[in-house]
Amino acid sequence: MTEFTSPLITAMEVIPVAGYDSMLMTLSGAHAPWFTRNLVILHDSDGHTGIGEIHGGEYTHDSLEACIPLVVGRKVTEYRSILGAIHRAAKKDAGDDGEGIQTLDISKLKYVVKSEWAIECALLDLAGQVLGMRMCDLLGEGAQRDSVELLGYLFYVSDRHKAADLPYIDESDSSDEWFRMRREKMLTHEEIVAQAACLQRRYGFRSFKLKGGVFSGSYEMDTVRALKKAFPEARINIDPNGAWSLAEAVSLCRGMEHILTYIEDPCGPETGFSGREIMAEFKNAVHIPVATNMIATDWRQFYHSLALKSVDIVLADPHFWGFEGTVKMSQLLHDWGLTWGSHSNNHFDITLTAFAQAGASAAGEPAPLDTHWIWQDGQNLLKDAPVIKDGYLRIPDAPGLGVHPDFDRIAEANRLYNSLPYHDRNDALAMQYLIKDWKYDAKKPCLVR
Ligand code: GKR
Ligand code: MG
Repeated sequence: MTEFTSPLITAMEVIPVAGYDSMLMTLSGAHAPWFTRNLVILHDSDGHTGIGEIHGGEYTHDSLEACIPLVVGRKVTEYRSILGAIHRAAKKDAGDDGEGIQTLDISKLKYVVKSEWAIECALLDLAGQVLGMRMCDLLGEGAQRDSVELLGYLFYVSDRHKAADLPYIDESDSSDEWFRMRREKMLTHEEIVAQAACLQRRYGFRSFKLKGGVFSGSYEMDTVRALKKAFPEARINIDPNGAWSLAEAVSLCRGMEHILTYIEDPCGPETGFSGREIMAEFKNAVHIPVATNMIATDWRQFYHSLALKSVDIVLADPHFWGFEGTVKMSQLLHDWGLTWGSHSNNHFDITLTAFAQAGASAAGEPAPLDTHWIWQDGQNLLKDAPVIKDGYLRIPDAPGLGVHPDFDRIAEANRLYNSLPYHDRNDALAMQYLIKDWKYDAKKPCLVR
């Protein structure tokens, strides 16, 4: 019998990249014309390549580069102990006050995202190739399903012509109906229903989430009612990112029990109480399942959220919790009668593919996963771009992530990144074209000033 020896990791590259976005509206403002991400590429001594993608910007980039000495030279199959060494070496940044994103302060997102989960993804991709196993079979108790349901993430979109000197792309000559629509203004109830209809034709979604925190809560609930009328069979959710006061959230959501499948982060910290306490009071008053990606973003916050019974559905983004961590979370939630799902931010196809692997391993019946990728579809960095059909993404029948990086497109996305004036997400810049001197306020929808 020949003895198995794991290949060694010979190189780790960290490549910052950027892609184009629409003028999507959210509590934190209007998305800029571009978004940034960081890629991790690992090479091993047997010629395999592993890939991971995560949050953009210099802080995450530099944290990843600092990990290189802890990764290169180690055996691929030591991936768990490599991650352990990275955790032991991690230091808290002086700017991290531990607040997390319970008020959606996007400057703090880089502390909630842990850069090492991009390394974990690339390691699992490599380990899967070395062992001949899919990534979802390496996680938790292995694959629970071969395809994963996703939701259609609906956004109000502002008129990019109002920010004419910002380089939003124009896809009006695309042959694809959705690509033509997604860069144009969509602010009325009818336009959001048309957005959902187009997405349903294109990707087959049966579940929709509206990004709220833009107009008054009552206007957004009218959009939700219009969606339910147009799609009576669909799951409809709304996420105002904690913009509503407790009293407002209760009054907006009472009576919506037959319309909303769940409500995500309806309210947040107020009058000296934390988001966890306020959401627990909301749950006492309204009987709609409550989801979060804001008040439970690590195990300590999760402990308090559970003790207070503040949430039913934890959208445990693998870039907050890790891939193994999010699957562990799904197992706990399932055992306790709660539900697992995943949050997202703007991302390329690598993240979509990786999150689907976690979704395939998640225990219980996951909520359809969030993805922003429909807004980026076509700018793919993989040779095997994902195909969402009937609202589902199939897990590739190949080891690791089961995909192949397209290095030409990665180089192009890196050139775009290097040409940008800044690399951190900034939703105030475009917003100030709509409302002069606009400033973020966690308690005011972005167009309510
Ligand atoms: O992309 O504007 C956005 C979202 O608002 C994002 O920043 C949130 O983190 O989608 C996310 C959420 O579910 O809270
Ligand atoms: Mg959310």
